[in-house]
Amino acid sequence: MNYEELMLRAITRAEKFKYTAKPNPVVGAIIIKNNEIISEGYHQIYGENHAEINAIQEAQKHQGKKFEKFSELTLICTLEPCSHIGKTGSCADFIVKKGFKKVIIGSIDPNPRVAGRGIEILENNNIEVEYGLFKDLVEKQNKFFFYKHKTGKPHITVKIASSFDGMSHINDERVFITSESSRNDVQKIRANHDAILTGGNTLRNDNPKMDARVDFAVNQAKKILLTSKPYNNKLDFFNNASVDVFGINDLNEIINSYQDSEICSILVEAGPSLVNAFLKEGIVDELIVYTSKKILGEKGVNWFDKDNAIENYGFKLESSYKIDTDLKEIFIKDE
Ligand code: AOF
Ligand code: ZN
Repeated sequence: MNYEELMLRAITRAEKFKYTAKPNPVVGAIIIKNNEIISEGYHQIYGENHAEINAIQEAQKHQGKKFEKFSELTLICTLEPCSHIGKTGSCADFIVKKGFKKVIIGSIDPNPRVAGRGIEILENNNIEVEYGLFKDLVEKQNKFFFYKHKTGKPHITVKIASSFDGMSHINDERVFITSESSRNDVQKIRANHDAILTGGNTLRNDNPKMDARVDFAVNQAKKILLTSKPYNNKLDFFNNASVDVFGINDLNEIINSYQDSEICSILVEAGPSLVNAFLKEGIVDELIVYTSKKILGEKGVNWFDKDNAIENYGFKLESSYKIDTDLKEIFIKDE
């Protein structure tokens, strides 16, 4: 296999761990000798070994059999090996210590704690480094992680469920607007995000759990509650969850407070007033709308009134799908 094929293999196989590595990026590493794969490693679980360490430990099992010294081997990794001592050691230092002579990298790590310093460590220790191979794919694969480090703020997605006539709900009634399939789809969106944000009204009216109920392993999102009123912290929302509560109104300040955290993405699931406040603030990157065939009629509460329709907030339709009898539309900010 050539470097291109190996890099694509590492990218593809790393994807498997996206729900258990988050909010860390997914990363893959493959070690070869003369185009033959000696070992592979992936960053499987947040807080545990990085991909390179797993690949090196696996290779060690074959030392003296498939190869003698690490200097005979080439390491291919999708992301720049880290330079920092985080929850585990620095990958770049470990690669140097092992004696590698060649490393092929997909993308530079945008995390300011790394951002080129990993490559510097390798090169300063006479390791031949090539980088940039399929870097766009690595970035796309870790969209939220790159977005966060490029912009300094988490990526914000707003999700709403709407009746055919554009309503959110009927006051004091709890009706499911969308189909079970759409609601299952929402579970996957929750699983994909690092934090889920809601408001006091939704908490009081709906008593939502807001965790991802999926049949695969997932690092559950942090929960964020925006409320200026007292709330009952015995509700399901608080069960086994780490919850940040904000009593302030400045949405920018709230979102910016996550700049130095590991949170790369926030899913907003709230009612019309908080959703419109987010949209008006211009800090929403993506809007997901599930529309059912149900009509709520005059008693319903509108998601948007005429002059703040989705288009007026500067979004364009990115894609649309049918889910059961519902329509799912994804809008993204039209830059
Ligand atoms: C690598 N290999 O497999 C991954 C890297 O908190 P820590 O110590 O796990 O560090 C997380 C940071 O390390 C993460 O934000 C990103 O910059 C980098 N991820 N680096 O060398 C890996 N997952
Ligand atoms: Zn590392």
